[in-house]
Amino acid sequence: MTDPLSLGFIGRNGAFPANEAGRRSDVVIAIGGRFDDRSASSWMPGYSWNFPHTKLIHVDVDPAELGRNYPPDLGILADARTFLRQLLAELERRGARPSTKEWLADIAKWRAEWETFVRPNFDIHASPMRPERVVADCQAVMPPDGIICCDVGVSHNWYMQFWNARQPQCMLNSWGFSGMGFGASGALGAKLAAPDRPVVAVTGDGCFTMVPHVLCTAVEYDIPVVWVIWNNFGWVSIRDIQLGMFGGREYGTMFHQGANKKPFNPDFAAWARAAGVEALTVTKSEDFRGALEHAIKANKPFLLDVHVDAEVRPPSTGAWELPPTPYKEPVFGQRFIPDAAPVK
Ligand SMILES: Cc1ncc(C[n+]2csc(CCOP(=O)(O)OP(=O)(O)O)c2C)c(N)n1
Ligand SMILES: [Mg+2]
Repeated sequence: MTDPLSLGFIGRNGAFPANEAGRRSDVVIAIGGRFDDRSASSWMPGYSWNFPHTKLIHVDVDPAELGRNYPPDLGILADARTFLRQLLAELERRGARPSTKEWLADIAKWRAEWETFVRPNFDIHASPMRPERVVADCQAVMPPDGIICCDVGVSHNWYMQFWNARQPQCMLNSWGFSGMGFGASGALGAKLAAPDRPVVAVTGDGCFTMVPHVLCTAVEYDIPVVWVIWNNFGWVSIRDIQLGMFGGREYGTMFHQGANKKPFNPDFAAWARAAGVEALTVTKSEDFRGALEHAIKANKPFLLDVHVDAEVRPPSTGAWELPPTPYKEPVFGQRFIPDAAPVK
């Protein structure tokens, strides 16, 4: 993702340049892509993709994927490497050098626009932490071959939008399957597979509470992973869907205690210590980077309970809707898209 031609993830909370490029393309060559609802903005035209106005060449080794979500103009059943080798050889043979200057200039403009919009928030220190700082500090501390295991929920949206994976297989996601606890427990598997590389799980307070037994397994088998609990005291991704769909009302998704509705969660650090895992609670953004460095260096199971602001939402650059899918303007981006027919 450090290559200048890599634009980041596309879809609901993808990067703005990726969605702009996707929805404005003349032709898309998709190699091993599934066009699931999250990456395709629930298939609503003009958000992430603009088929059939855009021509689609879909390459996959699994015939079931071709035409499953979008009918391709050309479907090619092939191994990705073989297809790319043959394509490159053919371009070479034909001496084809299409001009991409204007397209690359457009992309540079979208990148600059996105940077201007998001970058200032990365410098804000606050308590509870702003989400951008959690991502930025992880990015600064993790070595390029370190493995980040994303769980499900708001934290995943932020990592999709801003994480730059520097090597293959360094960012593990459950994508649309989205099983809560995937990150917290998947980290153990990743560490067993790659014992010499740091492994950090970024997991919501709700996700972690689904699989707290990972603490015991890590101690029992001596698996030195770090859990960063993205603690926003609720199932905030679900809360936000409720707020959006039910006129600002929410039920049962924020964790409270007592008559005055004090935010509630278990003391995750104490919970970890009870299982024999070292732990720290981080409430101020200034403390996070050092705590993460310390936890990785400790080279033993380590938990950081990090308090993150539930009221800062990831910028919406695409869309995601439960059916029926109404047509709405995304918050950021989407001005004029040729031929994008509004969904009724
Ligand atoms: C096993 C399972 N149950 C329910 C869901 C639906 N779901 C998706 S995100 C979410 C809440 C996640 O809460 P948390 O881990 O605290 O993350 P947050 O959204 O607050 O960042 C739920 C209930 C799911 N994806 N997986
Ligand atoms: Mg939460």
